[in-house]
Amino acid sequence: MESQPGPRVLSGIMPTGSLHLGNYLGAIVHWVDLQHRYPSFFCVVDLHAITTPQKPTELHEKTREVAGLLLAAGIDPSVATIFVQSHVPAHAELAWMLDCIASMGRLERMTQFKEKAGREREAASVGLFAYPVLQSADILLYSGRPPRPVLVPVGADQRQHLELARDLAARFNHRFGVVFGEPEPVISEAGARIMGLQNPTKKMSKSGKNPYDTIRLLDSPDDVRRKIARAVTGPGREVRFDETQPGLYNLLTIYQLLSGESRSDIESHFQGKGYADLKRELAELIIARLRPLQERYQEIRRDRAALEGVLAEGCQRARVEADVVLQAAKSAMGLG
Ligand code: AQP
Repeated sequence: MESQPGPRVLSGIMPTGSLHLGNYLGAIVHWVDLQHRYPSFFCVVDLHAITTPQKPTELHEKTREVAGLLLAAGIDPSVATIFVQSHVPAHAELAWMLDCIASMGRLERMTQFKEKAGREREAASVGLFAYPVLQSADILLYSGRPPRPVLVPVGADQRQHLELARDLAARFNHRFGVVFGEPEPVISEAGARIMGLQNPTKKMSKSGKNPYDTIRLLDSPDDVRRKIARAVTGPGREVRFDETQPGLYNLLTIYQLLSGESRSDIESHFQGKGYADLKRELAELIIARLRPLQERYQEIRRDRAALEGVLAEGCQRARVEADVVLQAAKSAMGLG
């Protein structure tokens, strides 16, 4: 892998809850595509998960669930490296080094911290505050030697964190000599922000409180039908990509991404039909996409040893990559 020129790909996903259609359409489908074009590293970011309280046994189980779902969705461990973040100590070590060059003022402006800490700012963990720096370390460790750009396929919510990673890389390289390649966000136009079904002004999220807001990748067909039937659409009757109706717009975006059809074809298809028709067809589209994924997932989870084997091998490969870059960063900084 070291001899391959050109950019690499790195992205991660938190084992904080059940993966949903937003994670899938905003991130995972792009990972599946990119893995065939670039050396790719995908991690289950359990160190990010513990920035908010987690039950240890649930965290362990969710980590396997997320890894299993990534494999079921098409991440191929013979092509890409899939691993658990905490199994590769270089992530935490580089994060500390970057913590020491990141400024408090910059981190205080991070919107995700403000949203997640909310009114409990004083009680929020230091980890939650410093989370974007750990994310920068996750990315920069895979820029390779000599350093290459790292493509980071993420949803639009991560744009600000990616800017920080770019700035930290530039700051480090300027101060200590060039060690890191440049992170480049890969954010698709459609699907970068799948919204909640009940509250379409907020993104669909694992940690949302309302189960009807989110389609989980492991939802049963009946759950999918129920949730889509209840989804907020707004006033009016016409099925059109109308951004002033965020609920309807969101449903149509999901339809577009799953069907692969153009917006005008979709609007023509629904001409003369109503929201109920859209919801019925969309639910069946989602069910048809999730069914093979769920079947593969059940197979993967039946063979626990095989899943652990995939993660152990991914860990070995990731350690080799990350350690080379970590050592370069340490010696540039005068450590070690
Ligand atoms: N609603 C979304 N639309 C598009 N992309 C999304 N992503 C998350 N939600 C949406 C993308 O999924 C990847 C993994 O996200 P994550 O699990 O690491 O963290 P997150 O962004 O904080 O996701 P959640 O679901 O909102 O988790 P909680 O509720 O635990 O914070 C990322 O690329 C993200 O952009």
